[in-house]
Amino acid sequence: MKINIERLKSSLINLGKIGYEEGKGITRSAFTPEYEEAKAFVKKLMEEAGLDVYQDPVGNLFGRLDGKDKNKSILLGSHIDSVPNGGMFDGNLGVLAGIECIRTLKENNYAPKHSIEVVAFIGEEGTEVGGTFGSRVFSGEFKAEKGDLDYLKTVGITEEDLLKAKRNPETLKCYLELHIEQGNILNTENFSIGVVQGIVGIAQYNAKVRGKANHAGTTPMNLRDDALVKASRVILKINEIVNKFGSPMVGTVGYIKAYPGAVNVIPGVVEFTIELRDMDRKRVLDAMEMIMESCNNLDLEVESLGFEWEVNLDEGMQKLIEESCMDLNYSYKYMVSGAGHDANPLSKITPSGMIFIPSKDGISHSPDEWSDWADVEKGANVLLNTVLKVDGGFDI
Ligand code: HGY
Ligand code: MN
Ligand code: MN
Repeated sequence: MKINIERLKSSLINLGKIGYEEGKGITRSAFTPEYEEAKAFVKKLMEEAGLDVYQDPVGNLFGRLDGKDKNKSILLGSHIDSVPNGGMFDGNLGVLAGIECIRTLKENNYAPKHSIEVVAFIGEEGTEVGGTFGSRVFSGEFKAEKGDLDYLKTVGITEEDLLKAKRNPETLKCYLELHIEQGNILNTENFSIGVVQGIVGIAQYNAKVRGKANHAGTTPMNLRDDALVKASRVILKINEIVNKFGSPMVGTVGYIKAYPGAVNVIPGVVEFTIELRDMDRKRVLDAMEMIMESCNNLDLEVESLGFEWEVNLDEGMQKLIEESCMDLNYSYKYMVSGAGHDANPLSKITPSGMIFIPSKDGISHSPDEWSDWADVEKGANVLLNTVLKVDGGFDI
């Protein structure tokens, strides 16, 4: 039994048109009109596949094929929201391949023992309430703070909705997510499939450096307290310390803004973000401590935006994914994910597995994100075959 790559390819291309701007990629943040248009498109695909379609109270979208044991679901999924100017495979692949797998099972008159569901989790890429929002609510991990509820109210979500959207883990057999690697390992080492062992931990912070706004023409260099010069020293320090800790740690300053932001005013305040990732939360916290100590004379203030610590994925699921690769004669490699995923919160409530396919030149979160259709097909076939193995069905 194999998936229909032409059908999967056409749904990926068509979904990729929503929120797309020529030369700028896809911008489709959660709770925006583009996101709602994409959700309507996926909902239609689920209905065409003959699935029971429903949304939970926070906007996670589900399509379901009942199994003999209705109350235990194999859950497939990912997300359809994007970063600004993102690519057409990140997240979308996992949702659309999930639908394709169920369509293929139905076309082959396969009657699943377990129900099979596919989900598009909302807000994986980060919203005002952090990343993996929909999957953290679903898994019960999301704990709303005061400011969160004020924001969520603006998008029509109440505290009661958060409680109602929490899934009873007893109704889940497992979670499986097909995703692009977003890095360059499979590509450079020439493997078709990544069997994901774990997902890196992510710590994000808002940082602020204060100086003294002043006239850019009349303030001599030796009398300046330039917030942007000081922030630059902090950013170089972050880079130096993260390099000292070494791989797999990475550190990024992805956003920076100088105030008042005028060409002829010495910046008085600079705000920027700091993000550290590693497979060991202690290393992240040690690195952050080192950064604070080494910048204590640069008027640096830091506020945590939250953590999604590292997880190890279920070994049983990894084994089934590996067996699927062997059945299908696809080359594969065990590896860790440097990107965060919905499988992180899911792994805390049900056995979870992730399947990677190569990203061309390791590029992602960019209009240049690309995966070859042959790899898309292989990834979706591994997903299908792993579903059959979990369901206790026949092999291909
Ligand atoms: O940031 C990440 O790793 C994911 O793409 N949200
Ligand atoms: Mn992403
Ligand atoms: Mn993703």
